[in-house]
Amino acid sequence: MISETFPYKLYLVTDEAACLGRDFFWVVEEAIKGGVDLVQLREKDLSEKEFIYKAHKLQALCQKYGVPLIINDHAAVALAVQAEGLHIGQNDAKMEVVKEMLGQDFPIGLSLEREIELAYPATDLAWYLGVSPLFSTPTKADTYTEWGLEGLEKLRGLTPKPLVAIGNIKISNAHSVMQAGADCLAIVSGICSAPSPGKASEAFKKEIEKV
Ligand code: TZP
Ligand code: MG
Repeated sequence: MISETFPYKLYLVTDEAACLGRDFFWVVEEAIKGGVDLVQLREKDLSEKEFIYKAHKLQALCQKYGVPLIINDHAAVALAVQAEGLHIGQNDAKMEVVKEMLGQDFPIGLSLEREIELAYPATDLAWYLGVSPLFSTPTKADTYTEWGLEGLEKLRGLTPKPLVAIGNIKISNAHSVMQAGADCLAIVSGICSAPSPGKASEAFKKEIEKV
């Protein structure tokens, strides 16, 4: 089960394309063994049927290791596989609607792209805020301007919500992102495309624990 406080430090966000042809579930399992403590299924190129199939299989894998699974965008899938949480962006389903569907207590993570969004009612209802993108990244093209370390530091002073930084976070800059006030690092290519997803996860964890 999800923890009320936010003890998660290393968050794997999936992208099958970033796995470079290797088995998706192998990549995720290695990452979990390496220290990932939250997993988000985020796949933009799958049909609904394929996404649901993958979600079920991934939930079984996550449960084997006791790692919570978060579903990106698809509230109905989160419900179907009994995921521990849902992640939505500013342009996805509305917070009020997904809360209605999943229950008021269901954990919903929300991407924050601009400071003004802090004042939106949905932000208050979010379980954590995705600082998106921290740095611009080739993995996601349709992003707003990057927050940068200064933006993250500023946000840290403006909200007590857990801050999950995402966007071009590598082992080499992980420590500085934590120091700027992130509670958790969300990673796609830094883990999925690494020669060893397990070793990369271990290395991220080490940088995180340095703080
Ligand atoms: N949201 C903001 S940036 C991003 C998402 C899903 C992609 C991050 O990918 P990477 O490879 O860790 O830069
Ligand atoms: Mg989205």
